[in-house]
Amino acid sequence: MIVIHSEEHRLQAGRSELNDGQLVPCYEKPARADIVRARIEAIGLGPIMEPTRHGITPLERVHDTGYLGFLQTAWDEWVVEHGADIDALPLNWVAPGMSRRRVPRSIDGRLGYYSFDAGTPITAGTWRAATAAADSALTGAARLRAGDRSAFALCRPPGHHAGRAFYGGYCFLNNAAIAAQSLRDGGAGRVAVLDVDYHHGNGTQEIFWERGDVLFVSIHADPTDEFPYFCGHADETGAGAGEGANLNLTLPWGTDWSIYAQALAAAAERIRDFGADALVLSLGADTYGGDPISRFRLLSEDFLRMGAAIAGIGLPTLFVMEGGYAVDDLGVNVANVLTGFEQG
Ligand code: OKP
Ligand code: ZN
Repeated sequence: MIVIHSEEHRLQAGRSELNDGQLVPCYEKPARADIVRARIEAIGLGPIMEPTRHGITPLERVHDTGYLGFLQTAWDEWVVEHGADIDALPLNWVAPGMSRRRVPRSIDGRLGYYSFDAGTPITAGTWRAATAAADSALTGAARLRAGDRSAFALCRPPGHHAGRAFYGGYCFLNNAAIAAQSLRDGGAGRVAVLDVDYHHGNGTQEIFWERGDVLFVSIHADPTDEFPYFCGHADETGAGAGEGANLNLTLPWGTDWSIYAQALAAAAERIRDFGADALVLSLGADTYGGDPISRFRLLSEDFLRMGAAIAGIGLPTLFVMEGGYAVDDLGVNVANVLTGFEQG
């Protein structure tokens, strides 16, 4: 399978995120993509190509124009206020009863306005890295349109927590949603997005919440206990034309393959029933037992089984890289999904 990847991912290299009451080194770091790329080269999965530039138009199909403008200028505005030696992090957010009607003018106010956590630093290279990742997903979608059975967009930073007008959870542009929309615009009547990252893909859910033409299915740690906490529950099923086109399969901390496999089978059945023409697979490998911020217990060999189960859905599939923070084993785990798919 063709792999699409840009070196520009390394332009996103934040210093620190707020975690457990402390500023700690960012878990979402360039070494993650480097080890996945190295493993893919080592096993000869397929040719690695640069993304084609797609410009702003396909991003505007999924994201708010004001939000995209904010992302493009946020770093420069931050530097004027606070200097270039510190990453831009938000400090406060709107609570119920406060107004969200006005967009603040100051950069600190706008960082809070457009975000939902303090774990996602904006740096000098954020916009370029994020657009290179979105372009990778779009280039992968173009491969599917051209007839490929599968493609892997090795995106970094990830995307599934980014909504129409918000960033957070290490995500700025929703690469998977941008790709799914481009498949629709390219003629696919129905598209399914399956998110196997350990965390709920709240951004993707929000973007397609009222859409009946894009099914969103996510398998993740129960948000009662886990980030992003405020959405991803099983009773969230979509609204309006999208009622019934959103499926959240929540699993407890400690989940191993025997439990995970049942959820994956249920997800596959729902996607087959939906009658999609293409599948976008949000591929996080933070379900791994060795992941430093997550609490599932999948083994490296389970990722082969995961890939085979995804192949069993029987759709042209675009894999889009999301999370996974056990860097030493991330290459093997991600490559196992892809080889499991190819053999499945
Ligand atoms: C991004 B992706 C744990 C802090 C978690 C945010 C996690 C973002 C995950 N103590 N902070 O879905 O892998
Ligand atoms: Zn995750």
